Amino acid sequence: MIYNTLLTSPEKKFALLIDPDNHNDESLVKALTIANKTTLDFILVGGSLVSKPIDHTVTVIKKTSSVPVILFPGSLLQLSEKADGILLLALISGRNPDYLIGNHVLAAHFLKKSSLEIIPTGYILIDGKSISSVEYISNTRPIPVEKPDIVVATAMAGEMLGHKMIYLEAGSGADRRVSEKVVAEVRKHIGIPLMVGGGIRTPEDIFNLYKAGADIVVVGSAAEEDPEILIQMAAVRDKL
Ligand code: 1GP
Repeated sequence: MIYNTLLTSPEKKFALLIDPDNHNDESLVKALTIANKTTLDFILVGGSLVSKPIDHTVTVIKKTSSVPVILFPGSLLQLSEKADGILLLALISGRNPDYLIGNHVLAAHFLKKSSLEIIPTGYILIDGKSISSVEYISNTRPIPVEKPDIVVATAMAGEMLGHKMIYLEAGSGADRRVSEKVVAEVRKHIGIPLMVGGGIRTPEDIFNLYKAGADIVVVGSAAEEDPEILIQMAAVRDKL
């Protein structure tokens, strides 16, 4: 059980995000072969706009890696029974009903019949300086970076609504990642696991975010550019 591992193991976790459109089979296998040399905990699969079939990407990952694969769907086209679990994301920083409940209703029967482990996740988009794909595609506004009180209250509301995890997102390739200050403030106010992603580029970023209170750090773009960086990134928690 993926979520149970999060609750019962005190160790910080490291996740790799695979955006299927940013890989061909060869680059994917190359990245995963490097990841196999590390203590990577999870592989997330998805993106705001994905044109390739998710099933294929998950199949290639499953052939190459034994790390749990968790769907991180930007849309209903990104569901696959071949994965192990799904972050059932509610975009709670936004006010677009499709991303709060509409798509979840459409997916409900599929998800119930599947063997996917469902992890209800309050997904909070924070201004990462440039307009992110999430912002544009979801037609929602990110929370301004100078309003940590709104981030905290949103995370608290997400927990009280029953979400099992909070994901603080600056957007893939963000110019400005989520700050330690915001992570620390949210950490103080919620009891559920806290995941942070978007614009995280260095092992130092990861160290600082863990220290601030992130339980899981997600990296996508930096590993697409240089998969070897996964080795140093996954080793960060040993230095805590
Ligand atoms: C995006 O948080 C993830 O949804 C990962 O972002 O690609 O910037 O690492 P990066």
